[in-house]
Amino acid sequence: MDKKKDKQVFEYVNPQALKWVKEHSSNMTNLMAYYKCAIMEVETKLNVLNEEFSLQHDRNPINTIKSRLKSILSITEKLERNGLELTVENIEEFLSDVAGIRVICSFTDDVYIIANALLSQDDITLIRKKDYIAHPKENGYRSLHLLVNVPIFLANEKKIMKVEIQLRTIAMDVWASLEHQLRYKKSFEFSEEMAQELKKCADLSAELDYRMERLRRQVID
Ligand code: 0O2
Repeated sequence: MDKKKDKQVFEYVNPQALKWVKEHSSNMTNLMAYYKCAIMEVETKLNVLNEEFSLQHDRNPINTIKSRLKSILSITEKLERNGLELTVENIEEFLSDVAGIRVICSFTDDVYIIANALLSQDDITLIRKKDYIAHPKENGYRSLHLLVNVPIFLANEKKIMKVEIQLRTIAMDVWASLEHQLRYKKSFEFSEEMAQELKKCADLSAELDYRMERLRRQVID
């Protein structure tokens, strides 16, 4: 979330939430550091898989990896929106997207190759999978979402942290990024016609992925 948005959220956050954040700043700093470590763990796993695949097949299945840690203000806002009390336990139990990783793959098959390889690792536990590629959302959104538990090893303890991983192709990412930008212009109401146009763009991006995948299968294994 950018600084301008943070400032806007700041204005909405009720004074009690702000007071809580100040009072629990030390716990929150630790918690956020643990989530950051969990992101680093998963990123390393993804980079290793990418490297190994590139050695074996002479191409990279992963194009880009982007990570983000949800801001503390967004965390308090989401808990409040869901009617949950502001506690460290509730953040860990009920928020699935504090640590988020987006993996942009070259081809659709790569999404599943990387996801399956990651999920087969014995220290990764799948909590939830949403396959919006096999079953796109009504607006046309496509991506594979995995919610996993990953251990982080601290000096004196092992902590299990949740990480949300979104895997998608370059074409899926282009559509989702642009749709996200349009959707976040909150003052603007989408007409039915515009929603249909967005859906058509999503269908075009799905067609592009399908055709590129077909070409890839002819060129490389
Ligand atoms: P942002 O700003 O990207 O973080 P939960 O994650 O449990 O709170 P839910 O509905 O169970 O909520 O999660 P879901 O559907 O698995 O996905 C939530 C995230 O997926 C969103 O986070 C987006 O990043 C992405 N996403 C889901 N649907 C769409 C869509 O229609 N368009 C786009 N562009 N992205 C989508 P946030 O917090 O909404 O947004």
